[in-house]
Amino acid sequence: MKTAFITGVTGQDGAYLAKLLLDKGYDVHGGVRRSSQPETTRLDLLGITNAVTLHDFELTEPNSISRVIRDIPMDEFYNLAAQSFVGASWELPVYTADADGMAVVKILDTLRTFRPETRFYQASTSEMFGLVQEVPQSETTRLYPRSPYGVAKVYGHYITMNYRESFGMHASSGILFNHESPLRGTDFVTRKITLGLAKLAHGGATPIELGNMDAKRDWGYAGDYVEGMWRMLQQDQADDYVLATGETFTIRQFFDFAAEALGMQLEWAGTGPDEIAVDVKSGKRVMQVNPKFYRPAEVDLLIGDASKAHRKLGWRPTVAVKELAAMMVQFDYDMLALHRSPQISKSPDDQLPHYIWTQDEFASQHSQTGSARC
Ligand code: NAP
Ligand code: F7E
Repeated sequence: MKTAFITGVTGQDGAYLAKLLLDKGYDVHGGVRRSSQPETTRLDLLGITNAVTLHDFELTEPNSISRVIRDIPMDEFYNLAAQSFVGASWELPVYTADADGMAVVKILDTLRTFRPETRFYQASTSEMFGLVQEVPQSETTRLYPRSPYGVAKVYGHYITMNYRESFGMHASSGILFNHESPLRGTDFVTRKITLGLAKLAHGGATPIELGNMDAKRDWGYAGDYVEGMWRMLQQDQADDYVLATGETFTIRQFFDFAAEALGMQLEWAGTGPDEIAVDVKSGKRVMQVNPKFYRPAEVDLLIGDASKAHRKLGWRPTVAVKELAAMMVQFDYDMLALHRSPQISKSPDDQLPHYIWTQDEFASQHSQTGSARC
């Protein structure tokens, strides 16, 4: 039985990866950062909380890194923890540099000292391409990050390459384009859209406020992408790989796909800060732009070339963006229906309470609708 350690096991990718590795028979350990209340919602939803051994873990605390690496005999180390929200990285640039950049070299150097044979995965990102220097972007495209997040990730990426080349470590980077799921954090634009639309479909009246509607992203399904991470660490030689679908869509198009899945029919009007969308069936305004969601510097276009991963890993994405939008909005719609407490019914626009589904609730909902692929 192999042993894996996952930092960020409570995040979207961490939860899916833990499930994948457990299904493959791994002994899975995960790092959880200290909070006043342990946060395991995603692991709960996948029904794996008790199957994963959780350890206190803080990216910015070198002793925390040393302890887990020294104490757990591990074959594979997946570094998924990060301050992952690009928008917040302008507010938290120093913390983001520590967590997403400096922590990577601390992990690599500790592995070099205590467990040089452990295979290492670094969660690199298409945000490193930023102001793109070629279309589509591949492993050889020149990097030009546009946010403190992107800059910190570039450091993590290059130091991973450097430890591979300097010390012969099995250290790989996955340059992953945006990947989403029903477990996506609610700040990210896809989930913000699907949750907002689900509330509107349940009787809400507050339009979803968004920023730049013209940005284009290459969106895939997170469940597919964690499979790619695992495949990278099964190769004889460590290397860097792009994972992407090769298709790109605007935020507006994603919004349309999700609305369509709920039976809405949208009419768009205005441009820039005056843009709005109305559902012609209900007459409700469902979207308006709020410039407060514009970013100081934008990544306008991302589209990935994953041909190396196709060729060397045999990896392919299985979910197209329309299906992804439908999967996510259906999940949010069903989840709200299941938790339609009197309080939510009266005020469907309220911020959702901190909902926690039990595995039984989730499984029963899943089998009823057959729609939520979690
Ligand atoms: P996510 O849902 O935001 O999860 C991030 C995880 O990191 C959470 O478990 C979080 O813990 C943990 N974390 C944050 N700060 C930490 C700290 N200081 N110490 C310890 N743990 C900390 O992100 P994701 O979407 O799963 O992404 C996984 C990784 O892939 C990230 O490194 C991200 O930057 C990268 N990435 C993501 C995408 C994408 O489209 N999803 C694309 C390319 C790269 P809490 O649960 O306590 O918040
Ligand atoms: O923004 C635009 C926004 O926050 C996508 C992370 O997983 O993927 C993610 O980063 C686009 C941007 O994702 C809103 O300006 C418009 O152009 O969903 P996002 P992201 O910045 O692409 C990469 C690959 C990662 O590595 C990151 O960790 O959508 N947008 N209006 C908006 N974005 C948000 N969040 N909220 C809006 O209201």
